[in-house]
Amino acid sequence: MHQQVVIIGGGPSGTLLALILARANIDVLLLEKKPLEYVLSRIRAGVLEWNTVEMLRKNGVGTRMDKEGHIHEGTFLSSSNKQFRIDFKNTINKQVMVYGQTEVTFDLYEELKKYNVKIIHEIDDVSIADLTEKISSVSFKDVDGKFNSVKTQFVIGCDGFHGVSRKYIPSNISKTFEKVYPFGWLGVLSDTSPVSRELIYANHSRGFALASMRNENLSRYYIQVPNSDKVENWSDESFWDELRLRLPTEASDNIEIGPSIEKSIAPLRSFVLEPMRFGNLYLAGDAAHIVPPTGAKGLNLAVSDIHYLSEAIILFMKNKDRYLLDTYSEKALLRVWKGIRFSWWMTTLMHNFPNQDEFERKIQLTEIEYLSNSIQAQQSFSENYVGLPY
Ligand code: FAS
Ligand code: PHB
Repeated sequence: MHQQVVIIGGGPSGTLLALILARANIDVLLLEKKPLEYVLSRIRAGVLEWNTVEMLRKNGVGTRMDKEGHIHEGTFLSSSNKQFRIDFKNTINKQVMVYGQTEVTFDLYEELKKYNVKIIHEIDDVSIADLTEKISSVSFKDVDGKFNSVKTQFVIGCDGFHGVSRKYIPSNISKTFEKVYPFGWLGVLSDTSPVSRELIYANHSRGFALASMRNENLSRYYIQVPNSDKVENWSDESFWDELRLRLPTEASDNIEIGPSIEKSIAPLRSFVLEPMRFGNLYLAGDAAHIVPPTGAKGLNLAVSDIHYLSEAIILFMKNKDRYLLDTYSEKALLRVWKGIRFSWWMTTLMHNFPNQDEFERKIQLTEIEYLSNSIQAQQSFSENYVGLPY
């Protein structure tokens, strides 16, 4: 087989890139390790930056989002049970969309059906060769165990943090930056009405908590737990009790509780691999960088990578101009690092660190208090949370 572009990974990065390239009449092969049902069942991000909203609308996947998504013009933060609101609209005249990544991924796969993108699920043993030649090759085993090899001009690694493509950036030219946080997030999805019309990020002496939602009948809650914790240590009842202790009083007094329909623990880390390109291999999304979910940046940074990369590939295919390809990694990383910084800052501000001393705790509470009273600080928070320009 020969394809102009081979994308490894059929999550949001890979499917959005496949869609944009297919709409530009570029032929794409998309290789995904997991069955479609598995990919579509993942519960992940919940908040879309406005850039992401516009990217989805521009590429024909905004209809259901605009119908079922919820525009949020602000968010609540709380410290020791007292909450305050940061108004995105009043500070920077922008907003975000609350619409689950699960739905975004479903919409992308649905839209891809309209194009002749070849999507192969349940592949394994992916390997990549000849990245510095004019034509590279990607080989893989299909679900029947048959060996396949594809010649291609572009290999795009959209295979997430646990994928294989990152290892093809030679270690003598690559550098990784990593910070593993001493806690994770225990997340619960429940068929209950959300406790608040907007998200609540809560800093509490017992640990961080987040009240989010998917729609008016589906709530998403998180509490900070030690890295050593296990999901089986948490009954629904113990989760709700702990969440109520950490959320501000006006929320915990009114929360609707119910059985969890999903419960899982996600570890928190900041990670960046530089560069995001080697020869004909380009990385995008979680394959190249990971953020703690505190700043709701993970999915949105994947989308900005795809914005830059799709523009670069389309320009090259049109008139053999390599400029955007050759500057992709540098340009994408500039925005990625700003997302890494904001996610690190918000995680440090809102969580309890096991070895935090009294001085550090006072600084944390003072910074939250300063944020609650400074319009300039709230403007800075808002422009980062809503999403910096591409
Ligand atoms: P993804 O990991 O989504 O997709 C990679 C795809 O590649 C997967 O489908 C995988 O099966 C496939 N793959 C892997 N190896 C392969 C191989 N060898 N061959 C072929 N395919 C392969 N972000 C937020 O903003 N907010 C959140 O609350 C949030 N919660 C998260 C919870 C969890 C448990 C995780 C893991 C991430 C969370 N994220 C969150 C971040 C997440 O949303 C990512 O940023 C987003 O999924 C990035 O999309 P992709 O880059 O497509 O990577
Ligand atoms: C979510 O709804 O899953 C969510 C929202 C905001 C975050 C992280 C997760 O910062």
